[in-house]
Amino acid sequence: MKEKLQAIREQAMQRISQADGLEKLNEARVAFLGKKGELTAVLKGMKDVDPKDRPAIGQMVNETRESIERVLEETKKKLEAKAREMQLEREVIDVTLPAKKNSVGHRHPNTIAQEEVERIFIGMGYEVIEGPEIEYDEYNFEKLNIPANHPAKDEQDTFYVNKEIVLRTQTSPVQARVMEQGKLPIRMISPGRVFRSDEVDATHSPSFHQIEGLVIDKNITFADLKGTLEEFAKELFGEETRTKFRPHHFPFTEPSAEVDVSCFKCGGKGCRFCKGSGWIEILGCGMVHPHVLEMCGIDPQEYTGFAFGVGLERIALLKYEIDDMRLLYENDYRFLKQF
Ligand code: 2NM
Repeated sequence: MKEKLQAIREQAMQRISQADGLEKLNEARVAFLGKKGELTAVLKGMKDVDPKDRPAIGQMVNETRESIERVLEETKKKLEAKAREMQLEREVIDVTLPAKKNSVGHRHPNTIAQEEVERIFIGMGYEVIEGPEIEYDEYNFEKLNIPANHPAKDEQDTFYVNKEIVLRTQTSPVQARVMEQGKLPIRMISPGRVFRSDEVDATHSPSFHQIEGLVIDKNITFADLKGTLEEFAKELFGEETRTKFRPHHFPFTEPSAEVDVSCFKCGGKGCRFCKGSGWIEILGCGMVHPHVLEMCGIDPQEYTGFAFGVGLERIALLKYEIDDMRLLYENDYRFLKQF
């Protein structure tokens, strides 16, 4: 019996020393001390032992059990400590690693273009003034010399809220409102959203953005208009940019012109970008019609002025060489962040 217990004890010690984790250790405990364990089997066999030998053998069994339990406990503590250490090692935080980048988005190309145009005119002493997107027909058309029978007023082109109220088709009504306030001289630009009943395609959208400018003072001439817009074109597209004023018609200005700039891709030689002509159209302008001044309460004998209108999307498409306006409205961050 003694030899048997000795053998069990050695086997147990060996198995415990081989346990490389808590699970294996528990398996070892069950194998020797569990209900069907080897030492338990010896205890169950005690009934067959000669009664006079029982106390001595019982003591031996207990000693064996205690020593196995002690080693089990010690090993358990060691393995637990080792597991904790490994976990700490795994979870260690390297405070020297760079932090995750917090994405803050990106300005829309329209916004970039608008701020660029604003910067140029603010530099020339202009104020930036905004106004309502929903306007009275009176301010959007009437005061700008666009009478009731004018084709621009057609429901095909303009969104009507009711007979008197429209979604503004230009930002000039903001300027009509400023003129009416009567504080002269005026040097202003009005950026903002405008609406026209257009089908969506690569160059049209029912809602787009404009910046219109207005200068009213004594002795303002077409020379002031030309000088101002030439300077604007140079600032926006580069010092070497040339401008060309072509006669045009707008109801609110007389005379009126459209302005082309020399192609900033080919310098005017003609390329795919300017469709071979060497010129790119960028804005419309003119001397404010005396009738408009009158309707807005300004005496055309005393004051004259010029005005112009730029399509913001057109500027953004040109400057950033974007070939489809619809890209500007999808708000796909992967597209927007390129500019
Ligand atoms: C343009 C072209 C020409 C314009 C006129 C006025 C106002 F209010 F003075 F009458 N504001 N903007 C104007 C003139 C706009 O856009 C192509």
